Amino acid sequence: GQGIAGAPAPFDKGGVKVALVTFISAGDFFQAYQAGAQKQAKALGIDLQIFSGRQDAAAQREQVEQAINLGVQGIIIDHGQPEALKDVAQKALDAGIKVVAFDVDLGNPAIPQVEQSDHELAKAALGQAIADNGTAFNAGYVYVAGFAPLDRRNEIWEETKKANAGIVEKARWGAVNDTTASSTADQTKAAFQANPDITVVFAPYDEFARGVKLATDELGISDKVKIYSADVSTADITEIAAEGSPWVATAATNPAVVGEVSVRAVAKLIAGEDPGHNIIVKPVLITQKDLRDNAIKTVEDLDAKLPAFGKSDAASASWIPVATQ
Ligand code: SR1
Repeated sequence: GQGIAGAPAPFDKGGVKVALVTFISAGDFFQAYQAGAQKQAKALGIDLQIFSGRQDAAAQREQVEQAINLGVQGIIIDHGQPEALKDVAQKALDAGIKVVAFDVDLGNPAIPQVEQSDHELAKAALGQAIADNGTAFNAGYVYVAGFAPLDRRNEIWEETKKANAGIVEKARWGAVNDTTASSTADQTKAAFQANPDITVVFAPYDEFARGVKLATDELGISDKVKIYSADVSTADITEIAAEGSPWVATAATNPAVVGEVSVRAVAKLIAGEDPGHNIIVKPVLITQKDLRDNAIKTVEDLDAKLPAFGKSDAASASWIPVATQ
């Protein structure tokens, strides 16, 4: 990569190498996150190598070791199982490599944590669920424990149920694998067959929501159910805005922006600057009505209509160029 005039070392000369080590490799959110990271890396003259963990904790761990051996100056760890990563992340730090974590809590004060303000995100989605359905309904809940963002969103789900005795969780299901949406769809069908009185599903990951919608469409019950989710992509917007869609709201950041922020955070560390320990990208609430009323069809349309969605000044610096294509 090219050097940037006036930037602190080593960015003034260029040639900085960073590894992005992912756990979940597939799906719209993670593809957009990676694309945003690549875009910001390019603007900074960083050579960014992306490792695909394919939901395999041992493989991801091995890839952190590979990155250390490649002599990178920075590593971004994107999701994963803390117990498989903590010691190799420390090994990277010991080798003088800067480390940033996105959505995985490595419990290490030297490792800044990027996140999407998951409490706020869940509050926004559930606030809309209550605005639409009142404080008494039978709910289905899609959750897989052990993922930091889902665990944080779960705290708000538990609080919401506690504060509203009329919200009854009739069933809980979910899977995170290489076909999350279709696995979730199969489980959703079983859950609805056993609990036909569910009217609201909280599915705070877009692959979950997509699976729930697939199932309600197939069961022919999409007019009786409402789905509230997290995340957004252009494909999600199409699903949400479709006529008769049960998917009525989602709370989301632009995942490409989260990728940009992650690269800026590691770049600041490499330059000897402090990006802060908790680096937050704030979500916005997006409703089916907003999308339809404003003819929003793509993530780019959302960027244009909602400035708070399209950019973040988290981990920014005057010497860090804005990411461009
Ligand atoms: C399995 S964890 C999935 C979540 O990670 C990111 O935080 C996205 O928002 C997604 O919902």
